[in-house]
Amino acid sequence: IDPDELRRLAECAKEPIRTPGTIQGHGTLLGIDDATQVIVVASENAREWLGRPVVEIDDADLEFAMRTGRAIDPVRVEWQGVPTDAIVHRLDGLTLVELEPVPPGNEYARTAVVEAITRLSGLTSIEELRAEAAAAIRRITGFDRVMIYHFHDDGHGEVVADDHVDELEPYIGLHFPASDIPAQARALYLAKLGRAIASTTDPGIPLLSVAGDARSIDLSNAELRSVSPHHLEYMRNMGQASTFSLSLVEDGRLVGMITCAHRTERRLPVLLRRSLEVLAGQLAMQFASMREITRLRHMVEVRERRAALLAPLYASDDIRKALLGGSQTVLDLVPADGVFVRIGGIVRVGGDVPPIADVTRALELLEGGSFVSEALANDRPDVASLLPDVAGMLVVSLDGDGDVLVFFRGEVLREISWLGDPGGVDRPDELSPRTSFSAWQRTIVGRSEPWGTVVDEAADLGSELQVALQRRAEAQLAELAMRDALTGLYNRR
Ligand code: BLA
Repeated sequence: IDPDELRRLAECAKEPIRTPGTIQGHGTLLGIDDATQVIVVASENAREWLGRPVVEIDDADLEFAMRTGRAIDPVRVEWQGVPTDAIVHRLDGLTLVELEPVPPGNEYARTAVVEAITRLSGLTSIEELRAEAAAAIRRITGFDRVMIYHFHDDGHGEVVADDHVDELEPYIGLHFPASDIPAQARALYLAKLGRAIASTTDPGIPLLSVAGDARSIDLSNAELRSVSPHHLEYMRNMGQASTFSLSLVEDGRLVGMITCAHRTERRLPVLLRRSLEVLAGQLAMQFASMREITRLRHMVEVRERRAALLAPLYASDDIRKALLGGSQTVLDLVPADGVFVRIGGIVRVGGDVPPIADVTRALELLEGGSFVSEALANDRPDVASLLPDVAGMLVVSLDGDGDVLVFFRGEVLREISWLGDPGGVDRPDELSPRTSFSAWQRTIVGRSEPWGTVVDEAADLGSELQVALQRRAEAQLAELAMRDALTGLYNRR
């Protein structure tokens, strides 16, 4: 990561998005002291609600919700003829009540959510599930665009599904930098699964508090938490007036998000948002189980291949030849361009392998032990200078005596399309969200195909091979001893 990017990240990470001291202007927030039942926090626009006890709103459910501090569903109240949802949660001796006027339409889309869950749960391909889910959510919400992001291990995101109105340009397949959704925002999305941003022109409404600084009130679980000005600018640059995002959580990790975006302002009622959170939970579970099934299938296949490779070794005179010459070779088990096998000081190679002397010297530089790299010139320039055609190298050490398997992979050029330039070329001011959102092509050089799960598979092969070699040596010793004994007997006769 370059220093500018780090500074941007640091700046974004410091932003107090949990405690902005303001809420979004389409609603109202009241904070009631649990001990005294007195309102001690209120958004500036709460005047109309104040001056009367809140229980006068005359709704037993709301009273219950406030008494228990628990309300899974919002409570519907009428205020001056406007249907309003009251959402209640507890925070450090306070009961926070948020009031959201119910937006027209969409109320009964919850039925459509149930239908979508039922239909989507029957799909078995991950690509199909992503595309169908995005389309279903767009039909239900009426937003201009629904995208599914998948977060890669380094935190950067990729748009893996994109359903949108015809006149918008497609974003599918585009990558974006990790800093576009900063770490503390991701932490919030892990705890609260839905995030609605109603307006990119809303400056927010200050909270007033008689119980200390309003900027100490944690709005992490509040529906109305106001939005970072950085992110609002980002959204405006993207042509978005409203968004609604859902978290995809797997094993306690935020593995992706579903974002609905609209070019004009659009809000969804709380109950519909809650139903969509359930849908997102169902999708995350399906994605997880699909990945798990793929992983298990692959594992079984690798085991079968390993057994097929190792079985003939016991009967073979030349174990190195057996590893490279049978119907299964080590390269079937560990996909690579070439392999170098050294057992008992004797070397055999298969596929594309650098000169044996150079590999031997490279192994000396690596000083034994196992090693893996998919960008050798970057990770070990000294080793790379000996092996100029190698980008990926995987060394599996079999014992302390130099028995070793070494796999090589050449460079694979990868084109990655970024949404905006990841390197900051079009972002001269490193703290402001970028303004260019056209696709940038970046070619990745000097890297091999990632090794991924192959690293563990090669290590397993190494340990099983060691066991096989050991047994073979023992069998040979036993055979020798037997032969000696027989010879002894014969000579004595
Ligand atoms: C949040 N950034 C987000 C969110 C998304 C993105 C989806 C969740 C909130 C939402 O639904 O809008 C990013 N939006 C994208 C991307 C696409 C998109 C990648 O439509 C692609 C198509 N962001 C920056 C910089 C900062 C920043 C420089 O680029 C900080 C200085 C901040 N992004 C930022 C913050 C949030 C955020 C603070 C949290 C908003 C919140 O929930 O309060």
